[in-house]
Amino acid sequence: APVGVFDSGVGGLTVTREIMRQLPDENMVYFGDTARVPYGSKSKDNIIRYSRQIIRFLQTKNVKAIVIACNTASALALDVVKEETDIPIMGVIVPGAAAAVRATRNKKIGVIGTEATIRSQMYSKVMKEMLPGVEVIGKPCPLFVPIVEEGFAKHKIAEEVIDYYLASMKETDIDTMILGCTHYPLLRSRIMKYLGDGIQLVNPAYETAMELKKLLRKMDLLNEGQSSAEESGQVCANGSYEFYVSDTADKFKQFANSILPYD
Ligand code: DGN
Repeated sequence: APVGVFDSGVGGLTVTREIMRQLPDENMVYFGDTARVPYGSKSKDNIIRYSRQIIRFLQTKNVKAIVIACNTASALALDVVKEETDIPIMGVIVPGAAAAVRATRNKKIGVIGTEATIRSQMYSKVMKEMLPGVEVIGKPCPLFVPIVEEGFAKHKIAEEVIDYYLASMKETDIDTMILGCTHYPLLRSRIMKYLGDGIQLVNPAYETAMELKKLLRKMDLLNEGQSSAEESGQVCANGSYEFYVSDTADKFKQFANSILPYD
């Protein structure tokens, strides 16, 4: 059975890509809610409603587990939908938060994400439970999403917007920062260059794929063939993949082709 992955749109493909790399023998069904993106500016009630609908759809595809790739939906809907769903369901916040508390030395962590993710303070709540006394500084960076989607990640415009949003973060003494939105890993090298070596960046997409592997192994749901691919260190995608979107697929296809390891 496949793993179900969903997101507000194309961004969750950064999580899909990590799952393909780390679990190349898993099959996947992806749903991108391109008709209703962005979730970052929507209310909690709507994000829960959308998530419920998508979970119901994914369950018609007989998925064995679900990954909420969207940080906003993970922050606002996971706790609610988890109670209602009879298969394992995980988000990106806990894996990202866990990696950040492992990485920090001075207990000062930055988080960037959508308005809704930062407002929810979910990263902060989770990290404070994991590491009492940790100080968390959040900053919404909503323009990063269209910059990445419109293909401006390597353009000068990205540099200016990074400076606009992250100048205040640079002045703090955080030693770790979470890229708390699906799109931000695609700006990683730019952000790293801007903030300098003193700040480690955490990519929740990568951490989530690692956690998914542990979860599937624990539940005895991992697809066979996994170990040979792991041993050879290959980066490949052997699974079968299905992608669904709630609006036209053109832009989605283009974006998918630009970041996934195959056409
Ligand atoms: N996928 C969203 C997130 O990770 O928060 C970003 C896109 C959006 O809905 N604004």
